[in-house]
Formats: sequence, C-alpha cells, structure tokens
Amino acid sequence: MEKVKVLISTYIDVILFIILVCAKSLIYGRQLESGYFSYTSLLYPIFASVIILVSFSLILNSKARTRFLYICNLVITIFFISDLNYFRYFKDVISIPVLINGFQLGAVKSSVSSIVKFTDFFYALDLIFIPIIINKYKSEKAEITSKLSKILIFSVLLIIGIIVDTHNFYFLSKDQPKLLTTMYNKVYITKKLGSINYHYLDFYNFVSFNISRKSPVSKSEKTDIQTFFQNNSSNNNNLNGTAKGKNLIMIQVEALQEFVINSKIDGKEITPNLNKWIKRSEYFNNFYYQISAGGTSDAEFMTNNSLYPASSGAAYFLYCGNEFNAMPKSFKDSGYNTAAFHGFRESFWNRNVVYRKFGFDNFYGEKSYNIDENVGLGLSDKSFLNQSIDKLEKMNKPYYSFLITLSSHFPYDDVDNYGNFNVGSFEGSFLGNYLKSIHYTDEQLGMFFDKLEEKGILKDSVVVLYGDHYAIPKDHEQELSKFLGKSSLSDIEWLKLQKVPMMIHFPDESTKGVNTIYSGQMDIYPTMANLFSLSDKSFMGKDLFNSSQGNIIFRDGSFIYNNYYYVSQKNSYYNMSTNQQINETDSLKKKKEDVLNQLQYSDEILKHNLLKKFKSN
Ligand code: GP9
Ligand code: MN
Repeated sequence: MEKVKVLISTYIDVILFIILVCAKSLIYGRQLESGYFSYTSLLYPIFASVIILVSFSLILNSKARTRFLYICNLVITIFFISDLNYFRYFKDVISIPVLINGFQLGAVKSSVSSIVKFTDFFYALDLIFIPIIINKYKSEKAEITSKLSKILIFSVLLIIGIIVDTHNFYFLSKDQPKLLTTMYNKVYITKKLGSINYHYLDFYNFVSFNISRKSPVSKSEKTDIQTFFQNNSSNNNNLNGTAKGKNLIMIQVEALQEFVINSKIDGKEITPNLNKWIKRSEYFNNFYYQISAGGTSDAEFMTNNSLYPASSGAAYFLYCGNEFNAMPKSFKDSGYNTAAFHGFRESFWNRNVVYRKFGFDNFYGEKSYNIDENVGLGLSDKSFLNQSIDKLEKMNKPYYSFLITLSSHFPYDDVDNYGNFNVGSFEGSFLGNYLKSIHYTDEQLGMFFDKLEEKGILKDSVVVLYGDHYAIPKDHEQELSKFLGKSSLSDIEWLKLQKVPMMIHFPDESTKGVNTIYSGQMDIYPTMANLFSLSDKSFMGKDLFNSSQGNIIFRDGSFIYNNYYYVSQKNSYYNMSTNQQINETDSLKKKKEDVLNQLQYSDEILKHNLLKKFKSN
C-alpha cells in the first residue's frame, strides 16, 4: 500500500495529466455538437493520443517532465477554447491553413468577442490547481533514474499509443474513404478520434500537403479531370447568348439567408424590396450556399470560378498564386470591362491579390469610397450602393461588375443604425437584430434597383443577386425555430434551411418565375457563361437553364441528389420530402464516390495549379 502511495506521489504529474486531459477532451467532444456522440467510443482514441504525449515526457527527468506535461496541457487547452469558439461561428474546427489565415479575424473582432462564453474558461481551471497539488504532493522517491529503463518505458508506451491509434485511424478510413487525407469533414474526424488526434493528423497532412504540391500529377489524373470538364459542360442551348453584349451586375449580399424571403414579422414583410424584385426575376428558391472555412471569400471564389473551396482554410490565401479561368477573365476575352466593388479594407480575405488573378481590371475597395457613414462592420450599404452607382455610370460598356455588401454582417448589433423595424417579440434577440439588419439592407437594395432603372442601366443589364452564406449560426437555432413556429428543428430540417436566395433579372423581364431546381453557388458561372456566350468551359457546377436535374455537392462531402440529402457528418441519408432517414442504395453509394472524386478533382486543380498546365498544353 505504502509503495503504491509513493508511486502515485512520484508520478502525480503524469496521473493528473492523463485524467484531466482525457476528461477535458471528452467534455470538448460533447460540446462540439449535440447528438451523435458516445463517451465510451471516444475515450479509446483520446486515451491513445494522450499516452503518446506521456511517453515522451517519461524520457525526461522529474522536473522537466512536470513542466513538459504542463505546457502540453496548456497548449491543448488553448486549442479546446479556440476550436470551440471557431466552431460556434464557422461550424468547423481550426486547422493549420486556417491559422495561417488567422490575422483576418482581427477585423471581425467584435464578432469574435461576442461568441466567447465565460464557461469556456473552465477548461483552464485545472491549470491553476495543478501547480498547487504538485507542490504539495509530488515526491521523487520512486523516480526511475536509469536511462535504459526510461527508454524502455518510453518505447513501450509509444508503441501501445501508436498501435491503438492506428487501429482507430484505420477503422475511420474504412468507414469514410478519403476523409483522413482530404480532411473534408474535420468535425467528423474530431468527433470520432478526439481533438488531439485531429490536430496530429492536421499537422501531418499540412506537412505532406506541402511536399505533395511539389510532386508531379500523373497524366491519367489530368486526363480524368479534362474528361470530366468536357462531360460536365452543357450542350443544350436554352437561352444561349441571350444576354450577349449586355452588362452583368452581380451583387453578393452579406448573410442573406433564404428564410427571410416572402416572410413577415408582426404582419410586415422583412424584405419587401427583394420580394417585389423576385416577381420580376427568375428566382431560385432551392439554392444552397456551399462555402467552407473561407466564409464570404469562398462564396466569391465559387461564383467566379465554379471550383470548390479549399478543404481546409481559404482558397483566397492558399492558392492566390494560381492561374484561374475566372469569370472576369472570360468576360474580358469577350471584350468586357470588369470591376469588383466592396467598401472594406482591400487586403481583407486577400482580395487585392486575388481579384487581379481573376482578371478584374479594377477593384474599388475602402480607399476608393468616401467612408461617410458606418453601419455594422464598416461603410453602410446605403452609401456603398450609392457611390457604386456613380462608378458604374462611369464604366465603359459592356461591363461585368461584382458588388459585395457589408452592413448585414454578424453579430447584427448595430441596431441603432438599421432604422426602425419592429420585430415584435424578437425585439432585443439575436434573430430580431438580424431581421433589422437584413431589412435595412433590403431597403438599400430597393433604392439601388430603382436608381438602376431611373438611370437606364437596368434595360442594358442582367442583374444577379444572391446571399453569401447563413445568417443564423447553430447556437441560435432555437430562435430560428421559434420564428418558424416550430418547437424544435430536426437535423435535416436545419440543413434544409441552409439556403440563400438567388435571382437573375433579365433586361426585358422575358424570363421570370420561381425555379425550384436544387442549385448552389457553383452553378452561377456556368449559367452566366451560357447567357453571355463566354468561351471558358472548365466548370464543376452546372448551367441552371440547361439542367433538368438539380444536385448539389457540399465541401464536406455531403450532397443533395434526386431529392435525397446525404449528410456526411452523420454518414446518413434523408428523403428530402419526408425528412425520414433512409438506407444507402447502390445508386446513392455510387453517387457518394462520384462526389468525392469531383471534390478531389477540384483539390488537384488547386494544389497543382492545373488550369495553367492545361492551358500551356
Ligand atoms: C468583409 C466581409 C466579411 O470584407 O466580406 O467576411 P465574412 O466574415 O462574412 O467571411
Ligand atoms: Mn460574409
């Protein structure tokens, strides 16, 4: 008994580390998302990941070991807290490419501080008590001093840790092929393997990604991709070239989620101007956002390239040196002038670098606007849109102009400046504030459309408008469900709400109505290419006026196909009409493989700058 006591007091630092880090990992796993979680199945991989760290500590002498484990605990805790907060906003966990983009968060500081919760700091409580306990109880009586024994213990523990972990990794890769190499669904990896293993894997993939970028791509892979592009380009001719010679005005609206369209609060329409505009346009009401960690920039990226976002981090940073067959470039090839407009810091999301690569002749950023009124994150939509009209008027026709609004940005707390819009029982709530902000933006868009008409621009232009991504994050789900008059939302109901409106207004309004095809941001460029007869054909999306069957692929490997929704985070299928879970069929299984192939093609293109290579061949 005495011996055991001595042993415990000698290795109290190790024991505390194992217990506390395992416990914190489990709590973190639980907090990451409710449902689909089991303590017992997660403990096993977590334990293995912790044992690997412990094995290294045991080579050190007693004092250094205690210090090493304390630092490991500290770093892991920082990861837990940051991952959790990142998850609240982006519904994803942090990866190294995201950290490289990290300074971006500086500008959205107000957003970040509003999602941090006081309870997050409970993860760090043990860091205060560990030194006290160790000072009081730690002895060195049973310390192993022989170098050989230490190396032996280290090797045995490390091997055990690695064997157990390999076993876990192996099963996950059998269950979800390509998941571990592409990391397309990082939350699922964390939920299955624990946070520490996820970060081990992230580090490994980051290193191997940078090595593999330098390795050549096989000829057959290149041929596969080119064949895919050929087969994917539409050959029907509905509306082909109808917009040739007209201007294109594309407006990407910040956080415009679909549920506000045609919807009322306290008897008043939330977006009266868009509701009117929809009646004069082709309105896509089953249009999903497909962004990943790159937020707004991913939406821009897909719209202008019809390539999927990066699996980790933002393509705007990772691949800013690549060559693209972007929409502005295609327009330029057809003799158009091109410009991007956004009243915020030019370097944000690396726009100043990327827009040039896309072929925009001009980028009117913050410095090109008179910052005379602030609403939300920066220049008000009102002032932005007004000043943009002046700039549009000065552009040589025909032109492609790409506008990005800003005022309705999370956390929607600039209520004093959104104007008076009564949100009834939602007054003072997160959702209520969002409704106010989007009502404000809607009003500005209404005025913008009126001016386009007054100034005679509308009759010569196709106007496309869509939302960049969701407005209501998962932690405010309850408010959204209350707004929709439901007591709660099932997972599939929540996913079906992840839509943004998309509308195309034609100069003569000859094509208009509600279009229910399942579609997404990847489909904008091919649709424009058909309307404007652009020459480029390397799209991963589809032309919405020449596709009978809608399907949507999401960055995490989820997809919508034939009225079924495959949810990769849960590895389950749902019938979209009944919301019931269904079993995998052969055709769905085939589709799932197809989806992963397409995502891989897109990744290969980006990683190896293939569009440049295709051109030079
Ligand atoms: C700022 C804006 C914000 O320029 O586009 O990006 P987001 O935080 O929504 O990704
Ligand atoms: Mn955005």
